Amino acid sequence: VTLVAVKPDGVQRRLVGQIIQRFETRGFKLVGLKMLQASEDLLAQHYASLNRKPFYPSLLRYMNSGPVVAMVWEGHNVVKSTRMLVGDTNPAEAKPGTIRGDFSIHISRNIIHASDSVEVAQAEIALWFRRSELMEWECCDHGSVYQ
Ligand code: DGI
Repeated sequence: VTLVAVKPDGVQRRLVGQIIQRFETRGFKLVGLKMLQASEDLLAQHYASLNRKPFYPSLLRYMNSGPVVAMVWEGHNVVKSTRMLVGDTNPAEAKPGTIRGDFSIHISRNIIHASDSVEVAQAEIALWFRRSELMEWECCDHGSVYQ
């Protein structure tokens, strides 16, 4: 499982539906979804590893500037595959066909977050979601998506 969040710029630009569609059509399973205004406390924990970076204050202001759509996706190799679907952190380096490469231009407005490792994904999901907000369900096409 991995955490994906459509950032405030992605919500403002009405990209939520198209972003969800890319994960659904790929075959991943949605197990958690909510819209929220992320608190400064949540964002400080989420971006704790970046708190010495020069862009950190503006990053927190941007992430706190409006609602985000947080989701949890499940599937084989979902952390790695999601990072590939999302594309490089800097949209200038993100390949066409990736979410950032198709929808964004500048690193400070790169529209989406995705966990960058299995360990980080576990920590981020625990930070953003309660256990009761995560659904256990079977996709009826499981046998067609997987062997
Ligand atoms: O995991 P990522 O979001 O791809 O990248 P990250 O964890 O290194 O950085 C988190 C976010 O911080 C990133 O999505 C955009 C922002 N950021 C990273 N590097 C820079 C930056 N923002 C600015 N303005 N300048 C940077 O160099």
